Amino acid sequence: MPRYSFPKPKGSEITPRDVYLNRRHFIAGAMATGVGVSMVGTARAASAATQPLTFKQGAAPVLSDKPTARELATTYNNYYEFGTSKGEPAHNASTLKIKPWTVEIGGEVAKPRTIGIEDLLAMELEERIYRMRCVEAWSMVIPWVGMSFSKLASLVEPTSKAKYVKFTSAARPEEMPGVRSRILDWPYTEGLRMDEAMHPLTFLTLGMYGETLPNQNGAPVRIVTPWKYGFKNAKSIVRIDFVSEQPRTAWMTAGANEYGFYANVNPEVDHPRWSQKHERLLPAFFASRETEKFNGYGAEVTSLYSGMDLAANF
Ligand SMILES: Nc1nc2c(c(=O)[nH]1)N[C@H]1C(S)=C(S)[C@@H](COP(=O)(O)O)O[C@H]1N2
Ligand SMILES: [Mo]
Repeated sequence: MPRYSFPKPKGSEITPRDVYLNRRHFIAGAMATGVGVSMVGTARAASAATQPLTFKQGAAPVLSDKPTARELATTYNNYYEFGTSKGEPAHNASTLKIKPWTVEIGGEVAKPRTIGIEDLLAMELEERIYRMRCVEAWSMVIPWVGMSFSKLASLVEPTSKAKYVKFTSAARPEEMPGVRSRILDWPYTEGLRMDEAMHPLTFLTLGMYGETLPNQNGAPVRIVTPWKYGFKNAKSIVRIDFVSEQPRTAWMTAGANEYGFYANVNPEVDHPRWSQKHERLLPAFFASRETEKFNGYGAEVTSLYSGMDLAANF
């Protein structure tokens, strides 16, 4: 297995670094001029490229917390193809060409097909407000727009041999500066077990805050599984394969002892380098919120894992 020199934050570094970045966002949001201008300008430039969407309210568990400010959700990102710091995706991702864009869907399906983003956008869309939890112990509440992944799956008719779904993100060195370095084993790949993928909460996401996705959030299409750590949610997807074996994911290649295949949010199972018991619900400075098992979606998803040891299958 090749070795990758991706940056590993030390557990002790996470809070001060995030606090620093968070402070910049706080300042940017609070000030109309001065130090905050470049951050706010970035967000505005990005939103100028997005389009409003039509959608209905979808059925999702109601959350006690309000959605995170859009400015924060679109400037504090993890998208290593555009750099490893939280601010880089918003600065760098405008180079990604999202038109035209197609998603190839194949593998163990009766009707493989290539589908254009325009066709996906023409389908009936809904909004789902989901709590999101990064493995780095910060969280946000995001109003996503899209459709249940099962709707897309029904178009290609998975066969009985389909046991897992593999998602592949775009990897374009000319458009994505991070892909020019060996930060991860590009392309970024992720996967779900078939029953997880077909679960009604699993969301094929085309937009957020009522508009198409900004590039830094994974335009034009990404996957969202709200009961799992954020890294499961592959951005800017170009391929979806229904497969018979559990796919090896980019993060498992980077560190299988740290980033498991299941990646269910679980305060009882610490990351090897830090606790997962609490989280910073951004823009909070401190990890004051108790992390909930399955990120609060236990009523919906616990049955998927009956009989499984979730500490061994982390
Ligand atoms: N292709 C790709 N998808 C990705 C990532 C990435 O680096 N590349 N980062 C993941 C991680 S770690 C998180 S927490 C979420 C962040 O999504 P957001 O920036 O929209 O909040 O995207 C996930 N999807
Ligand atoms: Mo993450």
